[in-house]
This record gives sequence, structure tokens and C-alpha cells, in this order.
Amino acid sequence: MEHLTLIIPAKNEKDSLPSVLKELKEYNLEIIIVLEKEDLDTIDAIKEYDCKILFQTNKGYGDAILQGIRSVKTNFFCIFNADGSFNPIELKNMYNHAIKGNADFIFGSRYMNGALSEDDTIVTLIGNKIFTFIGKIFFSLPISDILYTFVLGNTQKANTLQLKEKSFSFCVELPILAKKSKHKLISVPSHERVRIGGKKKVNAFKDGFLILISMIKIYFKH
Ligand SMILES: Nc1nc2c(ncn2[C@@H]2O[C@H](COP(=O)(O)OP(=O)(O)O)[C@@H](O)[C@H]2O)c(=O)[nH]1
Ligand SMILES: [Mg+2]
Repeated sequence: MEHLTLIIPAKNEKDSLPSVLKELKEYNLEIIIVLEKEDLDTIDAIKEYDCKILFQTNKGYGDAILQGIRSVKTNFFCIFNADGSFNPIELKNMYNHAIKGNADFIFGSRYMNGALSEDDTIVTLIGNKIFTFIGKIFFSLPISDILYTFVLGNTQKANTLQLKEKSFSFCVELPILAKKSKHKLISVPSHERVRIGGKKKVNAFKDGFLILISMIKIYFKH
């Protein structure tokens, strides 16, 4: 997968990120980790791994990913979590779709035949279903798991989208703007594992509300 760079946004992931990097070693991929320079515990935990570390200038999940995408040199990138929930074995299938030109953005989905989540709660499941439904009805998104954000995409095409969201609203902004720019989106089944350690950063209610506001804003602005 020589044309692929993983972008790993990380915040307080000292308990998970070292295992994630260890598992990724055999894949020989370009990796960019994006975190805050104050996150000394995470930085210290991964010092023996030879990856590029990028310090984000602002705060937030979306900010980290956006900054990561801007510094990718390969044709394709993939957003990859630092918590161990994504299985790198799934990258090959996503990458093949990209290389063959089957789609510009390939979205992992926990809600297809052959897919599964070990990390979903009833609240995140319902939230996801609602936002995925809004995505289908108002933005014609052909994806079945809008908030998962295990996405492999075309770097150049991502860079021409006017992505701005610095928070978790990035999760909906990316597919919506990609669709509006007439890029091709597809879903592929994914098996989400449980987080290795540390805490989930998403607050279902606060971030869910921000995501809803963001969808409404994008609907009326674009
Ligand atoms: N750099 C950065 N990474 C973040 C931030 N918030 C979450 N992340 C990372 O984004 C990924 C997804 O977050 P996670 O807590 O697992 O959310 P989940 O989608 O609910 O499982 C993890 O790798 C986190 O470390 C942030 O504010 N800044
Ligand atoms: Mg997670």
C-alpha cells in the first residue's frame, strides 16, 4: 500500500496508541500522528516508534485530521483511530477500491452485512442511525454509518473541499462536502473493536448536538 498514508488523530492515548503502532508495524505504511504538543504522556508513550508527529495548531478532532490531510504526500490517506478500534487488516480492501478507481472516498461501516461494532452503546447507535438518515434524506449520502469516520480517501480531492470543522462535526462535513463536489462515496463493512484503554473523547449529547447544528448550517449554506 505504497500510495497510502494513515492520519492518526490522538488525544490522551498513552494506553492505546503504542499497541496500535505495534500492530501497524508489519504493514509498513506512512503514518502521521496529529496531537497537541502539550499531550506529553502520549508523546512519551510512542517515542520508540518511528512515525511523523505533527503538533496541531488549534484543538479538536477535526482540526487534527484537517492538518494531517494537508501534509499527506501520497495519493491516498486514511483516517485511523489511536484507540485500537480500527483493524488494519481492513485497509487492504479499502485501498483496493481506491486504487481501482471504484470510489474517491471509501467509508467503513459497522452496519452492513458482515460488519459489527463491539464499541457502540445504545445511545451512539441510535444517534448514528438518526444522523445517517438525515445524511441520506437531506444530502443523498450513500453511506450507512456517517459518524464512524474510518475513511480512506483521495488526498487531492479532500484538499479541494472547503473543510472547516475543528470539532467532531468534521465527521459529517467530510462526506457532505465530498458528495456536493460530486465525488464518489461508497461504504464497505467494518468490524469495530473495543477501545484498548483510556477514555472515549466523544460526548454523545454535546457532540451530537454540535453535529446536528453543523448539518443544518451546511444544508442552508451550500
Ligand atoms: N488530536 C486530537 N485527537 C482527538 C481529539 N479528540 C479525539 N481524538 C482522537 O480521535 C479518535 C477518535 O476518538 P474516540 O474517543 O475514540 O471517539 P469514538 O469515535 O467515540 O470512539 C481517537 O484516536 C482520539 O484520540 C482531539 O481533540 N484532538
Ligand atoms: Mg473510539
